[in-house]
Amino acid sequence: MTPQNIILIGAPVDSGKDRKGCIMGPDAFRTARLGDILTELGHSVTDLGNLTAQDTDIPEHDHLIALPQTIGWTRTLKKAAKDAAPKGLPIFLGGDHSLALGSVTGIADYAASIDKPLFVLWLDAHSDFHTPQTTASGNLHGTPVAYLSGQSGFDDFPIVSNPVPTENICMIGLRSVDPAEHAALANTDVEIADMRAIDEGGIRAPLAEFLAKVEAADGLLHVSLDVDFLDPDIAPAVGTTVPGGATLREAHLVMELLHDSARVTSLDLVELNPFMDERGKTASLLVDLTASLMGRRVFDRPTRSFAGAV
Ligand code: EXY
Ligand code: MN
Ligand code: MN
Ligand code: MN
Repeated sequence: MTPQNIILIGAPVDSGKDRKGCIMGPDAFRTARLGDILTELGHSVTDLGNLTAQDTDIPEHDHLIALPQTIGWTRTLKKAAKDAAPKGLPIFLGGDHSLALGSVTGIADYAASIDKPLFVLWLDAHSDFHTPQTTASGNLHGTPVAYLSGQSGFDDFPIVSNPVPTENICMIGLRSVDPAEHAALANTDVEIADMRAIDEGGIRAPLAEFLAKVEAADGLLHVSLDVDFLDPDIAPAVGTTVPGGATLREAHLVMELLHDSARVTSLDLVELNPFMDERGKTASLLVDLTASLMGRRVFDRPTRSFAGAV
């Protein structure tokens, strides 16, 4: 991979849900040596440290958890994304998934400014397609895909000037979708590979098809990696575990294929809750997956050792 200017942006967002702990995520990624490992792969790495949410004068909401704080984070991260994208490949170190309300909309503004289409790959157990009106839990980390694709109902949030078209969004790994999300997604062109599709046909085919679309459109690609995409046995440090997630090998294959595509221009690492981790194993796994995405490999492909090996 050509060396990249990687910009680490600490986004200790913990307002998107009731359960606390994601505030420690960015420092756990640093403790797991994310920056050093990316540097060892030949990239130049700048760490902007941890950002803070803008203050707002928006009042607390009786159903939506920590609405003012999440709107403040959306403003902060939208601007940070817009500023960083022209300079390199931003990696948003979460923080819960509500950070994508800001990261993706900021990247979308940048993509529009250089007249390129933006594509979004959502690696998650959940579809995160609630609006503030449909969420039963009031947890705003369940809403970013609806927001970034321009669905209505996000009063008081920054206007989404460049919504990502739903046909440019691909979700892989789904296994927990609420009825309201299911109904709303049915009216969209979001590409979905749920766990059953992966069980039946493998994880490579839907990703390859999506990457071919990105390539054909000469698009930018934002990847949003939620810890709960992974099976909880290998990635326990997340508040929203759902059994039956991606295996270690499936996850690495996704990252390796993304690397080979050379299309990824920004990344979220979200929902890591270090308070729930087992001796740092989830943080280290996320760092290893990021290394695969950024070019770590055992051999160049195809290998040449054995007849029949590819
Ligand atoms: N759909 C559920 C809710 O809205 O509360 C769960 C959302 C979990 C979202 C996590 C981050 O992916
Ligand atoms: Mn999520
Ligand atoms: Mn999730
Ligand atoms: Mn819900």
